[in-house]
Amino acid sequence: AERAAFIARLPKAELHLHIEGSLEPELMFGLAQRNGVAIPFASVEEVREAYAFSNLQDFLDIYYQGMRVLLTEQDFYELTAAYLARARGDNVRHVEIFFDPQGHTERGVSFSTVIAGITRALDEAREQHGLTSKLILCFLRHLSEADAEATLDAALPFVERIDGVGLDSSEVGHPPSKFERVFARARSLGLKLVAHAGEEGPPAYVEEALDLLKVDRIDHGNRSLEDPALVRRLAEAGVCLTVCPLSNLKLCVVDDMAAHPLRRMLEAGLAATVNSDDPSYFGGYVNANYQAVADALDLSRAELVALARNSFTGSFLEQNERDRHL
Ligand code: ES4
Ligand code: ZN
Repeated sequence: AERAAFIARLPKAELHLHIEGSLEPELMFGLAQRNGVAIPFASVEEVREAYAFSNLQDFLDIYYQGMRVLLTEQDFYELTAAYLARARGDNVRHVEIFFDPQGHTERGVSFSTVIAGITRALDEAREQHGLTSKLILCFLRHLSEADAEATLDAALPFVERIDGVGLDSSEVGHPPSKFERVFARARSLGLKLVAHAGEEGPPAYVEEALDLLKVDRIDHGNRSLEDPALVRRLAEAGVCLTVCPLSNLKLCVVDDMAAHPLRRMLEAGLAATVNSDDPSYFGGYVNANYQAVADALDLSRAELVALARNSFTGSFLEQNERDRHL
């Protein structure tokens, strides 16, 4: 309880959050009804019962189903506003939000609808509450690089509202090298770069993300620990890892929270952070993630402070804004 109060009071940034993964079952039902979209669940309870996954792909299949209820600008606004309210409740001061445009454009929802709804909520949170944000467009790695290129083309009219690009979805069999050209183009546009790597994929995918994509951060990165040379490199370069403890447990990336690599990451000098990934699907927002991993690993207050500091130093905030939080 004392630890919970300490975590709750810590100012934090969230750097790994898929906005579509914050769709709570209650909102999913409401939007399904409002939009006349059929969903394969009879109740909110049935939805929650379906959230038992044995790997990443199990989850992704349900995640892409769930987002089918999102059709209008107002839907994306309500989704994002609901997440930001939860983040604020956890004393999160800054958020860097991923979105998956290909999950929407392939259903006939336009890029402009998605971005207008999300940014309306982000702008409102900044004006009303001083909650700052960055927006990161993720390419779905199970689709082709040509599809990612077309998505970056579709983003060009909105590029002033987009801060970076990322790479998500099914990792194994879709290495970073598949997206080398589109990441180079994003870099030339001045965008920040991140990629999911080492969640289910091998340490070599983390190296590819660094060497071929030239990413600024690694999302997850857990399996980096299998390669001591890579760990030294990540520590020396100060590469931020956006770690997601409850996600790792629910997707069986770790067998048990007590076996979570976060303590080993900190001991190795890695710039690890704690994030919620897809909080509606994995059972908790930022504070619940800090709490679960701190309880399992018996993290000290100094370690919790270090994790929260890493979240600001690893953020894409401009230097002066970042320093306000430190
Ligand atoms: C994701 Cl946990 C995770 N991994 C890869 N892709 C994703 N998309 C949404 N959540
Ligand atoms: Zn993720």
